[in-house]
Amino acid sequence: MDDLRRFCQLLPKIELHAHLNGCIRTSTFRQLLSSTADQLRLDALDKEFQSGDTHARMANVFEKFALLRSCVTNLDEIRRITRETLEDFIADHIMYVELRTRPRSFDNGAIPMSSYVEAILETMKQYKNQICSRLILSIDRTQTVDQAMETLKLAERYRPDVVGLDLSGDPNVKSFERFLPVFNLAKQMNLPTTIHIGELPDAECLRENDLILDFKPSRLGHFNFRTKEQEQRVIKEQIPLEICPTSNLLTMKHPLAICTDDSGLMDCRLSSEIFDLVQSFRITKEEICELMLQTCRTTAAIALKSHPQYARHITPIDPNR
Ligand code: 6MZ
Repeated sequence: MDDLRRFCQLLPKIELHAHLNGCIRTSTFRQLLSSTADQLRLDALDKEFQSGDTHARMANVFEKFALLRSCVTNLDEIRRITRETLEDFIADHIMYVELRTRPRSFDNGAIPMSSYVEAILETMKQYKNQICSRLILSIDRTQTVDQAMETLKLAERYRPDVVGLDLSGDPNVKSFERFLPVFNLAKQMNLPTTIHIGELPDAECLRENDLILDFKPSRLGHFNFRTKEQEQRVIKEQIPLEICPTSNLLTMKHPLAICTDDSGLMDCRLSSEIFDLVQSFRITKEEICELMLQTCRTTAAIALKSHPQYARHITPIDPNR
C-alpha cells in the first residue's frame, strides 16, 4: 500500500480544477480569521460538514467560502495564498496547474481587479522554474452580466497567462442562461471555457445541464448529476470532464482530468485523490500513467485550438511509439 501511495505522490501530475482561495491552507485560513466568533463559526461548520445531504453539504461549503471571502482583504494575503498553494502543489509533484479565481477589488475599488490578477500572475512567475502555472478567471453565478463582461475583458487582457473563463459559485443559483452572451463572446474570441455543471440533484439543475451542453464548453467541471441522455451526449461529443471519474467512464476512455477543487478547505491532495481512485476501481499503475498522459494531451489540444499559431512548432507524437 505504501508503495502505491508513494507512486501516486511521485507521479508527475496535472491539476486543472483548483479554486485559488479554496486551496488556502487551514492554518492560514484560521490565522486570517480575526474574530473569535468567526473562528468558532468555522469550527461549527467543520463539525456540521459530515452530516446532511448534498444540498446541506453544499450550503456548508458555501458558508465557508463566504467566511473566507470576508477575511481575505488585501493583495499581500492573495499573494500569500498563491505562494502557499503553489508550494503545496510542487510538494505533491504537480508539473502543470491551472488555478482559477474570481477577480475582485479591494478597498472599495481603490485596488482594482486588474491588480488582483497581476498579483497572482507575478507570484506564479516567481515559481516558474518549479511549476508551470496558468490562470483561469471565474465568473460567479451570483454576479451581474456587466460584472461577468468585465471578467471576460480581464481574461482577454492577460492572455496567454490567462487560459480560460470559468463559471462557478453556488449551484443553487441557476444563472448560465443569463451569462450566455458573455460565454458566446469568449468563444468568438477563441478563449477556452469551463463550466461547473450538474452539482445538485434537482430538476432545475438537470434543465440547466442541457443549456450548458448546447453551448459546448471546452471542459466541464463536476457533472455529478445528469440524465442518461446528457451523459451519452458528453461521451459522444468527447467534452473533457474535470471530476473524479466513475469506473465505466474510465474504461470508455473519456477525456478526464482528476482534480482537487478546494485542496485546503477540503483537505485533500491530488496524489491522495489518485490513490483513492486506484484503490476503489482497482486501476493499475499503467492505467494511471495513461490517464495522466490523456489529461496532458487534452490540455495541449485545447491550448492549441486557442493559439493555432503555435501548431507549426509541435511535432505530432506517434501514438504507437
Ligand atoms: C462551485 C466552487 C466550488 O474564486 O475566491 N467554488 N463553485 N462548486 C464548487 N464545488 C464545491 N468550489 C469553489 O475561490 C473560491 C470560490 O470558488 C468557487 C466558489 O465561488 C468560491 O467562493 P476564488 O479563488
